[in-house]
Amino acid sequence: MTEPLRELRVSNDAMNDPLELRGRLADEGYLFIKQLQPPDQMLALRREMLTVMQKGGWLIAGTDPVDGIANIAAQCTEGDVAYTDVYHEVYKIEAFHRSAHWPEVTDMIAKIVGRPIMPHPQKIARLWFPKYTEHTTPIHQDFVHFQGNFETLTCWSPLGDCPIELGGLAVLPGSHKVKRVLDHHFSLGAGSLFVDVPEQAKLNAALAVDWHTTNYEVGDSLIFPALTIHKALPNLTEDKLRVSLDNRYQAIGDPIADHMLLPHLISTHPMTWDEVYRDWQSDDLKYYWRQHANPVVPKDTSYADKGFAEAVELARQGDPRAYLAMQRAVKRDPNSPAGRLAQQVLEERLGAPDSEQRNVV
Ligand SMILES: O=C(O)CCC(=O)C(=O)O
Ligand SMILES: [Fe+2]
Repeated sequence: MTEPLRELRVSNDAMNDPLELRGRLADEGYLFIKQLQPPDQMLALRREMLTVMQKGGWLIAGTDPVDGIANIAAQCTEGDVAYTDVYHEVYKIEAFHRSAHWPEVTDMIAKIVGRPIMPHPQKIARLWFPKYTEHTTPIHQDFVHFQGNFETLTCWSPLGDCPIELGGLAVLPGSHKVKRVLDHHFSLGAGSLFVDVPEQAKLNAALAVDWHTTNYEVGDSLIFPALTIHKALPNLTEDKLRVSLDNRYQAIGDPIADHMLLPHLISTHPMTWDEVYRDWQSDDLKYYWRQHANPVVPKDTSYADKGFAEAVELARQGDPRAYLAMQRAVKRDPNSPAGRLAQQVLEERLGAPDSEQRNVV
């Protein structure tokens, strides 16, 4: 089913008017600024990151890395061991971390927030293979993943042009007005949790199911708070990797969840900041957040735990996507409680007379 997609409202006209920016954010739950980030710096970073991905085997050898021509045989995604192997090499790039501190972004966020702000230490890149659409980032609110406080802002920006078929971000305008964390369920895709929007629309008369996106150009940035409902569109290209940045910003002094002080995707692939910093040329961004007094709150794992429990139940019923999630959990860490439970579920299914799922991967 293809659903209609409407154009994001461009807010460049309000860039120097903090009150208007805040008004639009309060009303629509997002701000879209074209070419907020310098395209030449974005493209230089794109080249640097894709060069590392090419070394990791993700791009066709001999092609220009900046073209992002994916090696389909290397397909993998967040949650896969193979993904983190290459992702963590990309994660060590100093310019990648620095990009979240470019004044074009931090000045804009500070203007919107109206208080001194800080980028979260945990920076994130999304590296999305083509023809792998079941792993598209599902419909969600960022709070379930990043937590801390509802005012935390995400800034999503493709590293290169991102036409609709490459799978950029789409938002539901006004959806932050639900003012709470909605029920999230098991899903494949980044974060592994999704909101059933039609179900929620029955409960919240104000929730309009009206997706907005655009053909993003390099430098374009989408800014939204932690309760705005959003999703990625599938990467429908033949052979292009989608590369994007999503970074988070908060007012200094507001609470931050402890895991946001750590590198991304370390639960099964440990990596310290010292390892990230090993080849950096300058010191100014190393542990920069320690100078700010933000109350640190523990991560609430109940959202992820509930999603995993649902996956276990669905896998027991033979759901192929949940079965895949079990196989991944075993590969990630067979000795963890989740890995052991997943292994047990897989064995139960193998023993089930009606099992059709044993060859899913
Ligand atoms: O880029 C993606 O696929 C997911 C990004 C996202 O959900 C975010 O930036 O919060
Ligand atoms: Fe998100």
